[in-house]
Amino acid sequence: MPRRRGVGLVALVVLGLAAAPAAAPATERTYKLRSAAMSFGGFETKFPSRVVPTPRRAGFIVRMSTRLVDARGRPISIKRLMLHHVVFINSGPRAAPRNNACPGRPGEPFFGTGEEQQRLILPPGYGYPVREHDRWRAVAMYMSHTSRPLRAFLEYSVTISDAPGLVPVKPLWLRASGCDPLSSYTVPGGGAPGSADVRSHDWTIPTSGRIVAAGAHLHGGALRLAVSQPRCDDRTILDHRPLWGRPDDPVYRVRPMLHEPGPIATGYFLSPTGIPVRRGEVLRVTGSYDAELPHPRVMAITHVYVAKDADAPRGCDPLPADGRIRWSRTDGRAAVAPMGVPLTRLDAGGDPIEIPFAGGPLVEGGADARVDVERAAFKPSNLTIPSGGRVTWRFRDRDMHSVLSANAPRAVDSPLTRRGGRYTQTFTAPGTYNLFCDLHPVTMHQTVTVRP
Ligand SMILES: [Cu+2]
Repeated sequence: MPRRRGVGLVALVVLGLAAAPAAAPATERTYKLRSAAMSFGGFETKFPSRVVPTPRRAGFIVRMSTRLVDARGRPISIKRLMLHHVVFINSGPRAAPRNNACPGRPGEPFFGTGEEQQRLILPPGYGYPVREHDRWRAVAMYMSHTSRPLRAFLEYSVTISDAPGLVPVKPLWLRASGCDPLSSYTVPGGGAPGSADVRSHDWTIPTSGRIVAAGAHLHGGALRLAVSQPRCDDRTILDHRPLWGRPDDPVYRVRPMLHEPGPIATGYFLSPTGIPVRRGEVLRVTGSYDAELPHPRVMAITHVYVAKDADAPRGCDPLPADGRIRWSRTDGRAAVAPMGVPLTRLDAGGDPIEIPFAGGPLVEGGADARVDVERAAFKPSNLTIPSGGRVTWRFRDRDMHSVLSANAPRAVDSPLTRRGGRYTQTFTAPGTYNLFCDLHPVTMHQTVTVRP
């Protein structure tokens, strides 16, 4: 036995020498951290932005992942609670570090995920630098899928390395919709079958280096998210594709649905060599969505990790041969038919049931209709207007509400609005618009019928 153990040790040492010296595992430590407890009422939606614990250790993050757990640390299924998205933002030890992408926005987003269950992964030898007294915030959206109250924690696993020689990466959050205060945008619908809604934004890259990793966040209806390089004939350097759940995947079964089911995975780019970019050059980020159906409040965001390298080549040499796309899951479909989402209310037993339209007496609204959003209800809830008419929603509650299309010929997509706010939309496409508030999806419904 001792002899065999000796052989094993020798083999381990040899393997250790063969690995990159910068990634010696003895210098790594993994921290499992948690947010404060979060309480959810039945079918409650929350958008918290909270300070969360950090490892309180200086070094480099080399891996990170997150999930929802209960008080005993057991994972919570999306059948009970869904993490629509979360972004971890580093505000630094005192003042916020200079934001990399959108000027004036505090903090540096460095890890994000959602239904696609992405992890922060970097090739060996690279890391995201953190300091002992950094402050982190987690900006997230959660939705309870159960009638029972629920307590949950956002658990995240952070692996920190202090191996010498690690190359720091700069995370850049680049959106196809630019620096708008809302990270989402609206695909209105009404395009020809098979046509695409294409949005691009040109981002100026703040640092010279090499893109060694890149993830992507997309919503239902997405076709792809691409990054191209205008100075090199606008060649595509990153091409993130969505992977969709199989028809029996829980993302299609949860009720209520707040939005069209998103991808279960998105392609994650990794390259130890990296794609060279120069400080001051422009990268074009392009999001493509199905244009036939409306897709309210979609996102097209790439999370690019640039390894700092002042000597990154200026030319347009071929892209590195070691670029790979990594999938967190592969058990899915490459394409799905775009879809709306059903309106959902609760039956007498408290279980969610789908409804074809909102109830209430039909009210003729005329060409300039008014709706009061009051006491957590749309008044009137069932409205008809002529084609070309407009509707103004007047928000009268202290609590925030929204008006958002569930299934409709065109998108309706108001911001979350408090008392005193208004939202107006003109309806030119006839049809039935089933609308809801995404903060109160099982109680606040409205149907607007637009006559031909
Ligand atoms: Cu509401």
